[in-house]
Amino acid sequence: ETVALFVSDLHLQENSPATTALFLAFLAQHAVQARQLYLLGDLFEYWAGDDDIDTPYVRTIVDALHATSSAGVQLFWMAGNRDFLVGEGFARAAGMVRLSDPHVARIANIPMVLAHGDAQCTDDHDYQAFRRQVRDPQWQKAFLAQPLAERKAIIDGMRAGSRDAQRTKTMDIMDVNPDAIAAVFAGSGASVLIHGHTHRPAIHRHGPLLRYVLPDWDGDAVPPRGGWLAVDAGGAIHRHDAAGALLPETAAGR
Ligand code: OKV
Ligand code: MN
Repeated sequence: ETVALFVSDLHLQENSPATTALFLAFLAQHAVQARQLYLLGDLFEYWAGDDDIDTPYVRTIVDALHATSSAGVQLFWMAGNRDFLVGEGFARAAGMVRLSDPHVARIANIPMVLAHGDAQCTDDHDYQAFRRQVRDPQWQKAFLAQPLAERKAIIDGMRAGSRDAQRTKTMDIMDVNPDAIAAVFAGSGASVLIHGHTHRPAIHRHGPLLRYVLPDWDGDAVPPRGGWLAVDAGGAIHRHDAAGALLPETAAGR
């Protein structure tokens, strides 16, 4: 019996129908069989505000999430660095309960801590400064006061600008910092940490502590990229690929 499923980094957008189809199939075929589904950030490629909800594309996603919730699955959603402006309006429409980052929960009797993962990328000082700015309630209020079209233009400008910046950053700086990970474990008392964001799916052993990194999704990749973690009633944690196949328990070193 599946107690909980975990996904992150779907980066859903209208331009990616294959990824969207993969996610909708995941909800209809797999998520409905679980008691709980945790969405750990970057469900959307970007989110400009809850007034962006009334497009046919977003409706499709909202309806699919709501149908999953109506089928009896508890849905939990945590903001990522691309959809941190998702508000209570979207969460309610989709039947999801919002979680803060990090979130501590006892799942199948295992103390777990859940995070998106961007807050632990502390070596990337520019990004952390940007994160502090855009997570500031005052800043968000001013940003959301602008017309939707202007907000979308601002975000598109940032995305175009960062395409060059990301290429010059070393891969190390884009990964989580070990001290930041240790602080999450210490602050939570959890023995398992699950996060996404880095797009480097793995199981890392930190002494007796386990850190699971979720994959990002891309339905256009060959084979399609994506997948989820499943916790069964006995507390065992299994990895599944985008097609639902069970992956081996290969733990990365450390
Ligand atoms: C993604 C990362 C750039 C790391 C901005 C609202 C705001 C979304 C956004 C803008 C940036 C994502 C969407 C990008 C990831 C970077 C640099 C480093 C470490 C807003 C909603 F601010 F306007 F309100 N963003 N982009 N980085 O360029 O794709 O993850 S991005
Ligand atoms: Mn992210």
